[in-house]
Amino acid sequence: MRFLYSFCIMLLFLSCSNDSGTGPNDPGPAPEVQIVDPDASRETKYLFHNLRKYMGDAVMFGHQDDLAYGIDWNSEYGKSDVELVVGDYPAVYGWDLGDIESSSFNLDGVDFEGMKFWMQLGYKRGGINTASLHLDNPVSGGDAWDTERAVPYLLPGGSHHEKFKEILNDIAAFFKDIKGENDEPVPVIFRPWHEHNGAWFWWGVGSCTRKQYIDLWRFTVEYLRDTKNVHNLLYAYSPSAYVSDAEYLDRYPGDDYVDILGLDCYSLYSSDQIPTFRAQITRLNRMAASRGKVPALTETGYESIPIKNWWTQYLLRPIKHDSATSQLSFLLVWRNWTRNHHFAPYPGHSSAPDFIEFYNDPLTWFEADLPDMYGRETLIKVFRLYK
Ligand code: BMA
Repeated sequence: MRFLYSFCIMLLFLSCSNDSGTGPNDPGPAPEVQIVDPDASRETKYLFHNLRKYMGDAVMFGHQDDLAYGIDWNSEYGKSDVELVVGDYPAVYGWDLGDIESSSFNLDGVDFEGMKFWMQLGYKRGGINTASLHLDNPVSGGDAWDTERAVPYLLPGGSHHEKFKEILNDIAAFFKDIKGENDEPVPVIFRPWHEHNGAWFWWGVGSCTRKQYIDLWRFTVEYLRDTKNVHNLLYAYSPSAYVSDAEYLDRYPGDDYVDILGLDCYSLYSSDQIPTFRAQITRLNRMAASRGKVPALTETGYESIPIKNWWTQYLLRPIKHDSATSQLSFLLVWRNWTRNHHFAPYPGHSSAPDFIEFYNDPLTWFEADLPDMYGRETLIKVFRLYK
């Protein structure tokens, strides 16, 4: 009965949407966008188009591993610490592909098949997925934080080039296997080789030259896009805290290789850091505007959120400061692993009331605030009715 009802509603929506004369199964053309992949899927182009369209109207809230686990729970369908606190899901879901080449679980214990399922679920509800890559050092066999020199060996002609291509094959297969209702690949904002202006990862500033980093980035994009035909990605470039445009752009691979200008910034622990934070997002947003890109705070947070009003007074206030700071498209806080290592509140957390205020602010968007981001309005409406 419930199925029959939902089927009728689906038919109703589809027939209402059929006023363009293109037929119910024709989703219509993709918008014209300047992105890294000219052959990107229609939904991927729509995502970029809409991220740009809503800049200034909204900052979309994101949370790493949100649907996979939280405080005192793991892998429970529909559960989310964010949802438990505000009654709504994040607009953006962060995931990490570290260990994809060696294990069926990522470095933080999320199984990759489950990850695909949650990415699909988030997309079906209208949310946005982004993936980072804490990849093990392919040369030393150590983890992402093992800074032994590796990048030159991964590039064409290098001793570990074939091995690197095999890793990229696994990544390509993963991205191609995340599918929506019509078998379309789910768009993902891919954020490889992040925080490279720091020296803590093997792709960081201490372990390779500027040219090697840029070559690594370009090879990654070209191999996934041109050799493996992965067409559901937007590419995010994300240094960590920086002081000048020149520093931010020092290892920039070029406008043809980047869609999202990201920033990973955790330095918001005391009020005297707020002006520096504001200066960084102002610069970021201006650089993105002048290049036709999307600016985003791709990682932020305060581990275990020890300041009660951190959400509204430390994070949101500087973002709302003026018309330049408020252009950020989305922000993402890190994962809820334990009571000593979490970045979003859970029920009973001392920052939960402030997070509810943050949620209620018209500038912050969570799932229920999201308009159709992918050019497939009818299906989202039907799905939300039955979630
Ligand atoms: C760090 C911590 C680690 C985790 C890593 C990659 O910030 O959360 O526990 O393994 O990110 O997700």
